[in-house]
Amino acid sequence: MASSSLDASSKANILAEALPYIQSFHSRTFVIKYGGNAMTDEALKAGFARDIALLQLVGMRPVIVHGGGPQITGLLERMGVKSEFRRGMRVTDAQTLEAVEMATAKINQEIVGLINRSGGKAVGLSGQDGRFIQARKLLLPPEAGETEPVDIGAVGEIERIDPEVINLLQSRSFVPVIMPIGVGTDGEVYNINADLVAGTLARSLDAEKLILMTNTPGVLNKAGKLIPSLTLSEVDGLVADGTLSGGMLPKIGSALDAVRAGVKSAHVIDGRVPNALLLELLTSEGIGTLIRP
Ligand code: X2W
Repeated sequence: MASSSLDASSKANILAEALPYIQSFHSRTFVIKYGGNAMTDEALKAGFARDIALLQLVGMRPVIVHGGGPQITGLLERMGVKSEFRRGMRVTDAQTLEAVEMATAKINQEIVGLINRSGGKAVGLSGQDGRFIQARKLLLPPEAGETEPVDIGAVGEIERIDPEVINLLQSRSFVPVIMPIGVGTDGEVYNINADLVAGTLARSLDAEKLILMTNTPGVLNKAGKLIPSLTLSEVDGLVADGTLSGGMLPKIGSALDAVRAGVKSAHVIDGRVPNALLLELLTSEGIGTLIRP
């Protein structure tokens, strides 16, 4: 329902309902993964930025990790390069890495600009800044029919996150906006799946929640229906029986790791729903799929 169609007292009730959430989440960190698939509509992007500015102004500490998969694929298409994925990860040669860096840097500045225009204070960062996302080359373990680990180029896995630069920004009420690029010991640059960055960051920042915003209503069962909540062992079952596959795998993997490591809950929510973040954080109507221990 559009808010303009509500009467004044219903609007006041909704605002009053937010108070306990604002109180209990004050000064808490939320790592929000803003997926490239949830970023396709200009009005939704501006709405997301307004929601972030609002959360920050009422005392919460949002940290954004963004993706850019479709935008990277679009840029590569314009360069005449076809994208290839293995187990949800982009095969990344030197030319692809350049496109990844260009497309994600552009998205980063766009999100920073939108938040700043909404009255928030955002700062864009790559994992190279202060070397805060330290990575090494990812080799995919061999699966059936493969004898060797699979090399997919300059794709990284995270070795360590140094939270100091993020803590510093948060202590001055800046919203960090992070692109999924890591740096190796010799300064080499790695393309890292943004869900994995968000999950690891949520753990190292001791976040209250990890929120993965994407373009599906949440985790769906085999019949295509939303599963509102899952425990860790239920997720393992869905991976084993093949209900979860493709791009959902890194997402769920990062949610599982975060929750196992002490993040209280992970949420997969639909970024195409207007004000999805406010619904999730400030009302009793949680949306999407909640993953908890
Ligand atoms: C991703 C990084 C961007 C990303 C890629 O190149 O597409 C790997 O696959 P979404 O929008 O969250 O999919 N990296 C290694 O994760 O974007």
